Amino acid sequence: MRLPLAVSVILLVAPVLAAASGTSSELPEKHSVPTGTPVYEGRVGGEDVENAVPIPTAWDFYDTGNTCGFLDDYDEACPYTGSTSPDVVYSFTLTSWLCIEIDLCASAYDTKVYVYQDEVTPGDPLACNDDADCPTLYRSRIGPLLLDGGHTYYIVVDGYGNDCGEYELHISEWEGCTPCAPCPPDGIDEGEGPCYDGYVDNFNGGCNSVPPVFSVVEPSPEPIIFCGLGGNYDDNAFRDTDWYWMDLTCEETTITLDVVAEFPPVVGFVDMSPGCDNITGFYSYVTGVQCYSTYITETLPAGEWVAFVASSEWNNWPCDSEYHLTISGYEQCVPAESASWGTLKALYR
Ligand SMILES: [Ca+2]
Ligand SMILES: [Ca+2]
Ligand SMILES: [Ca+2]
Ligand SMILES: [Ca+2]
Repeated sequence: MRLPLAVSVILLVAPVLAAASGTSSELPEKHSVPTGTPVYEGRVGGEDVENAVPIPTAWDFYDTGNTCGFLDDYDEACPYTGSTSPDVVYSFTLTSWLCIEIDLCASAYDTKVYVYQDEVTPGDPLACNDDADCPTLYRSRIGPLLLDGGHTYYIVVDGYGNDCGEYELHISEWEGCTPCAPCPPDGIDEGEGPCYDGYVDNFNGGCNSVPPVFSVVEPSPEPIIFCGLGGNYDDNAFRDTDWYWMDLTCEETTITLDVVAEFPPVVGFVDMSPGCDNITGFYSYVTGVQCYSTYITETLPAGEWVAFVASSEWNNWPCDSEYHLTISGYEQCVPAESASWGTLKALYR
């Protein structure tokens, strides 16, 4: 039996704890527009985020320009910072996900390029590159980069140091995003298979399943890697949820969960000790972007716990989207009695 959307939503409206990623709407201080700014031919990018030049076709876009007449509004460390190069900004909005490559390889100077999602938050670009493996040294390229539907993206063309000049910006759709989360050689298959319209998760849907069912994690001194699938189905009314059960009853344990997924994941901890009828949502969780590591570390009180993985969005993420979850710190727990017994033996040695 499939439970209504609300059951899944409960897990997302739990209190947002410190692990949730933060964003800021702060923009860098604006410079005044100088007089006598050189005018260049063509559709050159805009001066800053508020004047970003819209890109109509993010899957196939080409433009040239010269950054030298512009101001230095932005800089990112990728990994070098401290640049005072002038920069220009483009933007586009996607209705569905898109895998792209952003290529500045043919530019005439030492370029840098940044991508931001929804707002330009200094220090928090979605992607950032200074020197890529281009035919010419010090040129920039980003990709494959999987972008999500329903968001606006900003592309900032910048330079290293104080360099500026002619750039050639080419954005193209790329097949390379899939797979962006291939199963590592030592990964354990989740075993569920892909969801589909009408799907009923009788495999590891946890408290969303009737009766509840879980993937049981075997403790290990090494990090444990599960390779699974997730996505949305039934016109985005549902998502596949994967519940990984851990027995931490013998002691307080610090666990790290790290997910790389082809969908924007939510990964977190659910305290199972009260039982499915009484769980209160996430103990803590974090959401992230697709294709990048999303992780959370928590010191959990002794008890029964679930590591939860699913798409954080109901937004046409394909059911065969891959992810891998790395669980670190879940070692065989040593019951307190063993320690006591050892102490006793020592006493009588
Ligand atoms: Ca700059
Ligand atoms: Ca560069
Ligand atoms: Ca799954
Ligand atoms: Ca599942």
